[in-house]
Amino acid sequence: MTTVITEERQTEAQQYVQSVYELVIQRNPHESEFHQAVKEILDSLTPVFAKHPKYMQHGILERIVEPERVVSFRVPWVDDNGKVQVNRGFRVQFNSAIGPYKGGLRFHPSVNASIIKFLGFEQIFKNSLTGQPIGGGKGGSDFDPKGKSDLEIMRFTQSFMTELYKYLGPDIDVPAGDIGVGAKEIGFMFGQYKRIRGGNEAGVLTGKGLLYGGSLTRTEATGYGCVYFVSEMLASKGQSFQDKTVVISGSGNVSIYAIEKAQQLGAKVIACSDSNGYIHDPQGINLQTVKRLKEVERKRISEYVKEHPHAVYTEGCKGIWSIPCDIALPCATQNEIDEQAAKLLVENGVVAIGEGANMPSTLEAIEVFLNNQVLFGPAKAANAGGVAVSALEMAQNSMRLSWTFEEVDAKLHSIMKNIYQSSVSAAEEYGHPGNLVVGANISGFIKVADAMIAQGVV
Ligand code: NDP
Ligand code: 2IT
Repeated sequence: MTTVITEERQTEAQQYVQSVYELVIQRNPHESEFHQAVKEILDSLTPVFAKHPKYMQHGILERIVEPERVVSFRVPWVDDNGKVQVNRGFRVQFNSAIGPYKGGLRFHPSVNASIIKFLGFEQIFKNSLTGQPIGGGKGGSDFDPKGKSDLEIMRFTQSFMTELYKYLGPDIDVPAGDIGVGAKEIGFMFGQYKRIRGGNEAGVLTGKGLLYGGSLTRTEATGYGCVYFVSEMLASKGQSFQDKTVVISGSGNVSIYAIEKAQQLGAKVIACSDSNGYIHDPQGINLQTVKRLKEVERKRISEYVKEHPHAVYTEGCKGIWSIPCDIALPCATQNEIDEQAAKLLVENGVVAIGEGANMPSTLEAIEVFLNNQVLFGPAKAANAGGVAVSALEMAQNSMRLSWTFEEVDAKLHSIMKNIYQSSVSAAEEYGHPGNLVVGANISGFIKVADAMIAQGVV
C-alpha cells in the first residue's frame, strides 16, 4: 500500500528525530562516539516516522536510545610484580526486545562509557538484521592486554567475571569477544563463570574453544561474513573479488579472516596494519606469516618485512588508505577513515568499501563514499557475521550438538545474503535506492520497534 507523505508529516518526523537527538546529547554529555552512532541511525529513520507515525506515538526513539541497564564496576587484580592494579569494567544492556542481550567485550585502554554505549547501540540493529532472536549489549574494560603475561590475563579476567557474572545467563545476557578479547580470554572467563555458578551453562558466552562448546566457523565468521557481504554488493554491478586489489586495515581476528576469504575468492590483498603502522606488499600478503606473527607470537606487524623484504613497513595507521585499491575493508577500529582518507580512496578509484570494524568511517567519510557512488557496506550489516555465528553457537549449545564447518559456513553465507537483500529492499521502499546505510538502519529498526510496541511500555 502506498501512503502519501505530506510535507507536514515530514516536518513532524524531522522535528521528532531532532528532539530525541538533542535529548541524547543533553543526557550523555561528552560521549562523542555515542552521539555519532545515534546521529547516523536517527538521520536515516526520518522517512520511517513520516510513513508510520505510530512509532512516534509509542515513544520508540526515546526508549531505544536509553539503555535498559548500564553496569560499571571496579576490577582489582594483582600483577606479576605483586602490585595491585585497578581497572574499570562495563556492561551495557541496551535492548532486550527481541532476545537476550548479546554483544562482545572489548579490552583496550581507550574503553570508556561512550565507546561501550556506541557499540551497544549499534549492536541492537545489527543483531536484528541477522534475523536471529538476540537483543543488543556490549561491555569491556580499559584493561590493556598488550604486554601482559598469561597469568596476568587470567587474574584480570577472573576478577572481571567475578563481578560480571551477576548480570549474565544463557537467556539473560551472552557476551563474546571484540578487540583484545579472543579465545584465550573467553576460556578464562568461562572457567570462572562455571566455577561461581556451579554448573555448566555453555550458552552464557560465545566464541568458546571447540573443546568446550564453541562453534566451528566462529573464528572466521566476521571476516568471512564481511567478504560475503561485499561480494553481494559487487555482484549487483556484475563484479566479484576475482583479480581485485584489496586493502584491509588491522591484523586481528576480523582482518585475518577477511584476508583469507578475499584471497580464496581470487583477490590480491596488498596491505594490512596494526595500531603502530602498516605493511604494503605489492606481491600480495603472505597470510601464513601474518597469522603466525599475530595469532601465535603476538608480535608487531612491522616484523613481516624481515621475512618478506620486498614489502614496505610504514609507521602510523592512516597512510594505509593512500594505497590505491579496488576494495577497502576497514577492520581495525572506529573512525579510522576520515573525510580526507575517504577522498583519497575515491580519487584512487576505489569501487567498494566493506566495514568489518564497528563505525570505522566518520559521518563525513560516509558522505564522501555515498556521493561518489562507491558501493558502501555499513558496519552493522557487513560485520554482522560474527554475532550471527555466535547466535548459531547458542543454538548448538541448547541442542547439545555441533554442526560441521561447512554447515555453519553455509548458514553464515545465507544470513549475509539475507542482510544484503533486506537492506536493499528497505532502502528502496523508503526512497533511498542503493543507500545501504539507510536500508540497514531501517530494516534493523523496524523489527525491534514492532517487538517493543507488542510488549507495551517497558
Ligand atoms: P582484535 O583485537 O583481534 O584486532 C584488532 C586489530 O585492530 C589489531 O590489529 C589492532 O592492532 C588494531 N587496532 C586496535 N585498536 C586500534 C587503534 N586504536 N588504532 C589502530 N589499530 C587498532 O579485534 P577484532 O579483529 O575482533 O576487532 C576489530 C574490529 O572489528 C573492531 O572494531 C570490532 O568491534 C569489530 N568487530 C569484531 C567482531 C568479532 O567477532 N571479533 C564482530 C564484529 C565487529 P594491535 O595488534 O596493535 O592491537
Ligand atoms: O561487534 C560485534 O558484533 C562483536 N564483537 C561480536 C559479538 C558477538 O556476540 O559475537
